[in-house]
Amino acid sequence: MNSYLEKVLSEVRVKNNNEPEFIQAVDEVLATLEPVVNKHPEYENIALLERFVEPERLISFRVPYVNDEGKTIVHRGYRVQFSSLIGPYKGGLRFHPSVNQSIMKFLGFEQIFKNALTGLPIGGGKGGSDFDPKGKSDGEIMRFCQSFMTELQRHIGQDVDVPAGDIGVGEREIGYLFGQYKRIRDVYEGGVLTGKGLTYGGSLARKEATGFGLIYFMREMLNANGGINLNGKTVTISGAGNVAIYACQKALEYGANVVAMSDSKGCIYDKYGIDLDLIKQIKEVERGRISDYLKVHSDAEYFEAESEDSPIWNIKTDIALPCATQNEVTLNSAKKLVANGVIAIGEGANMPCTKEATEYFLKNSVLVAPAKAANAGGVATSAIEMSQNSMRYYLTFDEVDSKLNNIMINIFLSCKKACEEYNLGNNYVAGANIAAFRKLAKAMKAQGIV
Ligand code: NDP
Ligand code: 2IT
Repeated sequence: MNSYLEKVLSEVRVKNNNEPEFIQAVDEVLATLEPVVNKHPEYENIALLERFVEPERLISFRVPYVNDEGKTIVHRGYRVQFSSLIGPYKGGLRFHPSVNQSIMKFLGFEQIFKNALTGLPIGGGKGGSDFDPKGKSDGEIMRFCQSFMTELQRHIGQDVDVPAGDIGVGEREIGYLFGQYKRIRDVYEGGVLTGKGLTYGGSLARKEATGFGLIYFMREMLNANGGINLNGKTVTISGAGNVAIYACQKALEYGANVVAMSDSKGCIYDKYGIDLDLIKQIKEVERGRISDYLKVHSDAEYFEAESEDSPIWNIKTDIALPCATQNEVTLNSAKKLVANGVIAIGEGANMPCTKEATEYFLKNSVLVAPAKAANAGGVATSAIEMSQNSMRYYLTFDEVDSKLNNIMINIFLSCKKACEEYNLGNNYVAGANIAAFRKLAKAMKAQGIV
């Protein structure tokens, strides 16, 4: 590695030594930037990389609420405003018990690159809380969201910072957050949050966008590598949330045979093909467990998750789509997938493959659609939602979907072009990082030392 990159990485390790996910995300990016940094020795003097890896602002706050038993519970809220180089901070909110500063910072860091790839004017941010929405009543969720927004509202705005959903934050939570923002700020600022309900400023196709976009990217990547088609391919998808469900829907539309999905407790395998309407009923309506699938399809199989190696990756598949969470594909799982003949991985989740897993896939000629590129359809459509809020005019589902499709085609082409320019073959992981970094570095140089 180039000595400047090495120096920055070792400083990041020391300064953030209790933040393993953040170090991992930075390491993965810096490891691919050598050819660009070699060409620009001037970066070192202006501390360009040091500024890249330091969030512009990191906010942490107390979130107290009263549960249904009348007991006061205190959680920690975060917003990491990582980079406003090319637009207002933009990125989701995650409510999950695992949320901590390291996870917030890794997600915020990745978001900068992802948002740059969309070609739209959005900076990078992320937020959330260690609150667990599972098993909570609607009233508890509402009171928690109101308390969270009571603090967050002073830090955001449609031209400042625009949060959206992520794990544990969907349309219900965005509704409660929006209502409280409006109440406190006394302004109808539609573009302050995205992923809103359709009756009060949401965009058609935002719900579907991340999953659909993932499959559009996969379609382009497969087509560019020998004209492979999704039709007839076996697909496994981890997770059963927003990203997984709509990736499944689009994969089915393209004639793929989706045979497995999962949640944090285990995975189901249905050799006859996943019944997506049932998954939607279980997850979107009943908020139940994926194992409930067997109550209707008793001939499907259920495998419990017992270790960090999710059982879903033991299932033979052509295409694997990790759409649940970070580091869900370990080196062990990668070895299993390769041994079973996988041809492509599509990262719907953020950083779902460990660095070792990604390297193993690439070494074994498995195509990898990297998260920063492949799951960018969600945030891109959030930016389209912001545009509609500003225009005070709504696009049809097909109009939004067609813009999303074009954006994903362009993202793939940017990754491919960077691969060609730097002789990277079909290492789109490096291609995506380089394509995004070049744009951001140019913007950073142009804006002076800030
Ligand atoms: P949801 O909350 O809708 O669904 C998350 C799914 O992943 C659930 O099935 C959940 O299972 C599973 N999951 C969550 N945490 C874990 C864990 N620690 N171990 C195993 N399974 C887990 O979230 P989304 O679908 O919105 O997000 C999924 C991924 O996609 C995340 O990495 C997110 O950052 C990323 N992403 C989301 C975008 C969006 O627009 N929503 C855009 C781009 C990326 P269970 O219910 O059992 O917890
Ligand atoms: O990780 C992501 O890109 C998201 N959770 C979506 C962010 C957004 O602002 O739509």
